[in-house]
Amino acid sequence: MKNSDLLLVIGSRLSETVSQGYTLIESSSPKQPMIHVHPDPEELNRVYHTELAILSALSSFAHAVATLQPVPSNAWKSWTDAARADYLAHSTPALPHPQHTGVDMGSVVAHLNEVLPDNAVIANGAGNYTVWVHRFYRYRQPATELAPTNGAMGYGFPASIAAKLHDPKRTVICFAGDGCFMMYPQELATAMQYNAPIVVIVVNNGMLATIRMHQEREYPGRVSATELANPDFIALAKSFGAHAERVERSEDFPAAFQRAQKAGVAALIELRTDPRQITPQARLD
Ligand SMILES: Cc1ncc(C[n+]2csc(CCOP(=O)(O)OP(=O)(O)O)c2C)c(N)n1
Ligand SMILES: [Mg+2]
Repeated sequence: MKNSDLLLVIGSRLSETVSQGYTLIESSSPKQPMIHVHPDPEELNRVYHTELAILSALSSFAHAVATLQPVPSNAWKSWTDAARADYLAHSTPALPHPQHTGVDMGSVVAHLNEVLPDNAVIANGAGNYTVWVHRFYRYRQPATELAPTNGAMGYGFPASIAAKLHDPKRTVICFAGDGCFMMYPQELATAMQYNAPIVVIVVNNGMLATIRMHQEREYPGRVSATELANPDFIALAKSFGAHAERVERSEDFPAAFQRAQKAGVAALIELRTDPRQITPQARLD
């Protein structure tokens, strides 16, 4: 993006994460001209001054653009092919780190890529566990992601129940961190009472990893209030009448997921992950 001479931004808000903390593109005036296509007028010219702001639904914009003839160019082709290869390498999970213990989130998401139908809904809250989901899961249709734009923990599980009740035929999966899930465990009662057979995958690393990451970066060695004393998630979920399983090794996830999907009631899968694996590419040690 830094090397481009024109930015055609289709549907993105270019928020903090996508813009790498507003470093990829200069705000408020990008150094290259920007054309911004977005369906929400509030987003246009809000953070970046654009050369051209296009208020449009993405499908109609895509249909309009499809009628244009691209100008053939070898330089353009090799540049975009390389960018595409970069994207594929970045969004395909690598084998687990040699020091990795417990369940590897990359292999969990890779498995879901294979077994979930195209219209499955994936919900999440906030936390570093979402990095694996958003980086490695291939969303294949519109309206398949339920996530908080404002980064609120505690969003995913209630959202997943609502999605299932709204559209009972669709598969609905929620990813929640242990910190995230502890904001709303009582919603298991709602899922049971209203018969919402979702699968909630609790990524248990025993901490608020996002905050720990900031602590390690800004004040190395000064860990404060980011460790969690969790309940027994399996006993907790079973007390509501839900199906519940703990998974401690990546290779056990596919069978556990299949059982959870067949349970016919709300199901919780607790993944024991390596607390030192703070992101897909960074370890605390
Ligand atoms: C309601 C709310 N409170 C606090 C935060 C700040 N916050 C962002 S991520 C995070 C930790 C999340 O922990 P967990 O769910 O266990 O996920 P992990 O980072 O460990 O994968 C916190 C406290 C937030 N985003 N939302
Ligand atoms: Mg956690």
